[in-house]
Amino acid sequence: MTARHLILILGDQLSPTMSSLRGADKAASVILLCEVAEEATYVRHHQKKIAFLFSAMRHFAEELQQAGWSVDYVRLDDPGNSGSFRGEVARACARHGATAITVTAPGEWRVLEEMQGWPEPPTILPDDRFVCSAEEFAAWAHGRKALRMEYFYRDMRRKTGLLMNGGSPEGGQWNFDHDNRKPAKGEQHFPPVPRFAPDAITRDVLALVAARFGNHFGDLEPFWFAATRAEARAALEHFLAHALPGFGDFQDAMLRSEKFLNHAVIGLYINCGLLDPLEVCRAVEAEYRAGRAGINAAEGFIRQIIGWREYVRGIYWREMPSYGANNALEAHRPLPDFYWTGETQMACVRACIKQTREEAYAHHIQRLMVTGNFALLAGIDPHAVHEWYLAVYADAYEWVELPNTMGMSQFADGGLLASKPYAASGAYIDRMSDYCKGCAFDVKAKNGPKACPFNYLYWDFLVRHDARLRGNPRMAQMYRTYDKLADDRKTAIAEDSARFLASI
Ligand code: FAD
Ligand code: DLZ
Ligand code: SF4
Repeated sequence: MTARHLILILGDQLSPTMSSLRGADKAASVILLCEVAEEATYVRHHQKKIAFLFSAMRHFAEELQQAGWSVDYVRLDDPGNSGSFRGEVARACARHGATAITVTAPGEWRVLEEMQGWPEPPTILPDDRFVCSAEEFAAWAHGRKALRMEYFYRDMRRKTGLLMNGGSPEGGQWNFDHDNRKPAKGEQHFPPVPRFAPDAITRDVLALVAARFGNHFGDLEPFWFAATRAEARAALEHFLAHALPGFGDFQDAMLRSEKFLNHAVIGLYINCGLLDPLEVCRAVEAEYRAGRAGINAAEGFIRQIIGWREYVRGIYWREMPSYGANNALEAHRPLPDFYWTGETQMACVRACIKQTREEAYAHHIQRLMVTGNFALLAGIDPHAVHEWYLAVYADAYEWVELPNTMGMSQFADGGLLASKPYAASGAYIDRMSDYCKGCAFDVKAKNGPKACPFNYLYWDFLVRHDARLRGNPRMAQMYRTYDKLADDRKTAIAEDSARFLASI
């Protein structure tokens, strides 16, 4: 096959409307998709995540072929696979006599920087699968004293027209969060998440991943993720019909017996291109307009996508490459082994890590208020925390994971993304979950060997960061409460924290 034009499609660019494909001449182009060891191992991704992406890539290659494209697909175990994008692009150019390379901008700064250094740098087209471009975000952020998601989100509502009534927000207010965030008590019904049986392509991939990456974190099977656009769409339809109506109410709830509650479990499909974020939001809005979902559910969901998802991407491209090196709280403790083994007496942390190992999934509050909160209170090195989140979740790509971890969860950016640290004692976890009932620690006990570690670590965290956080108006009440504690209680907090931290 000879083609003058090589189009590189990356593993998270699996949509037929990619800018690199639009307007390309089918007869003069060949599309390259390549499974490369470097991408699977620069962090040791969860086995399910690698299998998901390789299977989705192979299915997408078939879809492109059926649409009349010439596709050159390099499998991980193909002879001569160089293991890197750079090597595979060079080999493909030689195979096809290609003299020009086009790619849609990669989602990660690391890959963009590498591409710009290739001997034949590719033409890089913007990734327009987002509502807000990096340039538009930079213009929005320019000159603002503080960046706050809420104001950005309102602009995105105006721009997209989602849940708008003329120039006003549907329902008379922008944000219905006060109607959300109820604890679940176990008696509510939660719909099971749809599971897709592996086909022959996926079964081949599972065998490959077991052989090559069997020593990576996570359970490979049972494997049930969607691998095609049609299956991902079916997962979305299932969410709309069964889980969306209760989405807002139990958005922050956590239950031992329910891994998914009313969450959509579609982040992995949106982030690799199998679902389009605006298509998802329009479908959610249609459910509201048809009277099948309340405004609190629809608005709460749409805010996550055109608000948070776009906002963290804007921060990522505005702040990289220095963002990844931030460590505003000077946290240097190594990541405890139990983040990989799940072997800890803290029932909440154990449950979230076990579920992460099984499913490459945990929902937002499990990530933020259990594993993230613990790392924050314990002073774990945010870079190690970042690498963990990037490796273990099927939806994790640096552009979305890094700001969520470094900024929202670890406050390592000193408050650029979030106005205060998401730090909480055991009382929050007890209120929102049923984890504490099965725990070796007592969530009501404040100090001593049986006390919930979150309880004393919370105060110890405030003490350690007094200089930075006391002046934050949103933390003032907590410092006033600490100041009023008796001296022997303060001593017990310091001693319990030192003892516990030495033990991890
Ligand atoms: P739902 O709870 O059903 O929400 C619907 C959708 O909203 C998600 O699919 C996602 O597209 C979007 N969304 C919700 N919250 C966020 C957010 N904070 N940032 C961006 N998009 C959001 N999300 C990722 O997509 N990739 C990551 O690597 C990632 N890492 C995270 C790390 C930490 C420490 C934290 C606290 C959050 C992280 N999130 C990440 C955000 C969020 O936890 C996931 O998007 C969500 O849990 C995915 O599950 P779901 O599809 O069931 O989402
Ligand atoms: C995450 C990932 C993995 C595990 N493997 C591949 C791969 O073999 N080939 C590929 O094209 N993409 C892969 N990806 C996704 C890339 O890491 C992602 O496209 C870049 O980081 C840019 O966001
Ligand atoms: Fe977690 Fe503390 Fe509750 Fe145990 S008691 S589950 S450690 S919050």
